[in-house]
Amino acid sequence: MADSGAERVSVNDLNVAEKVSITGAEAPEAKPREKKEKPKKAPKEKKPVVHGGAPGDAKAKDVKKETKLGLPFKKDENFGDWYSDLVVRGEMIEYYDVSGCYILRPWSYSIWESIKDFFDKEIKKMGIENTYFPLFVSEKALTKEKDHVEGFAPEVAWVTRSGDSQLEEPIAIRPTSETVMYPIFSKWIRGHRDLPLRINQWCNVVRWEFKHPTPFIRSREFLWQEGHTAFATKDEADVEVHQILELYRRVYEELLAVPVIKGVKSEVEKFAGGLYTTTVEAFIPATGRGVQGATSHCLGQNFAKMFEIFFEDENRERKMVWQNSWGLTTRTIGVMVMVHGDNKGLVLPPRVAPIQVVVIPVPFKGIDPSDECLKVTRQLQEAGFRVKDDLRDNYSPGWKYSHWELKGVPLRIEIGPRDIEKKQVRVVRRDLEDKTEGRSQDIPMADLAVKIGEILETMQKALLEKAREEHDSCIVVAENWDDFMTALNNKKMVLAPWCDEVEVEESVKARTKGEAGAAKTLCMPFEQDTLPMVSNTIAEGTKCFASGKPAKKWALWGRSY
Ligand code: 87F
Repeated sequence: MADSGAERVSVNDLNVAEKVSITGAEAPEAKPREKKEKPKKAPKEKKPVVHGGAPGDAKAKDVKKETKLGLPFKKDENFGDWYSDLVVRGEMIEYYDVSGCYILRPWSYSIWESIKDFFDKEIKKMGIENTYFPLFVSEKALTKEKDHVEGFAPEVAWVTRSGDSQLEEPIAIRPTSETVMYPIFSKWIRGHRDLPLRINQWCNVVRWEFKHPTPFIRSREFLWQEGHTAFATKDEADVEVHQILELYRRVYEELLAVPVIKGVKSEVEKFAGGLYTTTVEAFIPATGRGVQGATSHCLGQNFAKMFEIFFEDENRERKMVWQNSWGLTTRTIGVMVMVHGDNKGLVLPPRVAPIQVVVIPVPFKGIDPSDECLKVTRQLQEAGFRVKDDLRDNYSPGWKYSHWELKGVPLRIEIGPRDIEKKQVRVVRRDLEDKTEGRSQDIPMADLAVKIGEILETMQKALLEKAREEHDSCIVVAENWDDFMTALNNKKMVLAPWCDEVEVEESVKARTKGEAGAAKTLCMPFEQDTLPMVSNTIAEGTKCFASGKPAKKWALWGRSY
């Protein structure tokens, strides 16, 4: 234990609700504008119920009794409320008066910037260039590739009016940019020397969802990158699909410390306009639901045919290009919150945390260690860490501990008068439970920068390991229907031998439909040593768990977001 000479304030004695400002005030229920032909009921949003009221507020007192740590909901008791409350209290999200739209506050936007920086650098190394295409799509372009829009049509938002006058032609807001970009591809690509054409854009898209919205996970407007590329050969396209998928895996596992399973989507679940869809699938153990992390599609030549994207090859023959498209969205942030967050708040992996270390003075007997805190902060900032000191004198150290724990800052440094005497600081890790070994340690000031670097690295690894252990314990192998249902109802993912037939997947969906939602294939996993199957080949004679027909593949099934 560090010795500051002061009684360390116990976090358990505090009531965060008393001091946290009222955030995320109840946004007015959005009044859906669309009066005519409302396709389905507007989604009900799960807004936080309690917002840490002001002192004297009856609700705040209730909260105090309910939980001394400030979060009114427990992750394992009431996951939905825990999540929607946490993203607001953790200052990631502010609610907005258009249903399904959310404000990304600097705390979450900064995480998006970290993801963006990593991915952007990697795709530039591959020779992919950034670009920007317009937000609007003409109806003609949007509906050119029928398979692609068919199932999605109800989600397309249209602009029909400017001021008081009707537009001559309604204009769609991009739900994705295949139909925005490919007419231009056909103009830019003439000969084999124009290939490959590889572009990416960082932008927003709009999909007018009717399922109930959840911050980051399902919103009507979201941020993403969309990559669109064209090649002379299928082989080149195939290689890129997997290179991008590997980058997506790295975003989840190396940055967000969230384990994912790479695989290919079934015919039912793939992007209808394309040839095949690969995916990184994440899993939320607390709800037993899979979540599609990002997708990398090989589009084949469907769009090339529709949009007439031809090139002349070396032999002067006219050929169609092979295309890919791939996307990663701000959903990443929601998955990270759901996987790592706990009953005290967010837990942010060091690589993406906007602030990696917070430095808090612990005054005692009139001695104020603020100057030492400033010095330590500067020293660590110069060493390249993202550090903030919290020298506010109107909050107690214990209140600050709770506040920064709620925000998920990976490390806090406490400095008291006795620490200064001993030329040391106390470092406390956010990811470990109170009183567990390694949670807090005294570090000599002399090695501080080196040690902080090591602790952050250790924490980054530990978060992934812990999440992977839990993740892997949620994969169950089932070879028959009863075992499949038992696993599913125990909130597991199910790896099952499957005949790979569309009708069978549809029938599994129908048979599992219920309050918790139907099960579907998450993916057919590629080889991965952490799975109970090493390669995706099936022993002779193995039967499909659902149809009893000869199985062709191992498929990973589950309920999902
Ligand atoms: C909603 C409305 C209209 C998904 C939609 O995955 C069209 C669509 O095409 C639509 N929702 N999609 C599929 C998007 C495919 C693809 N686009 C580039 C991606 C990644 C990035």
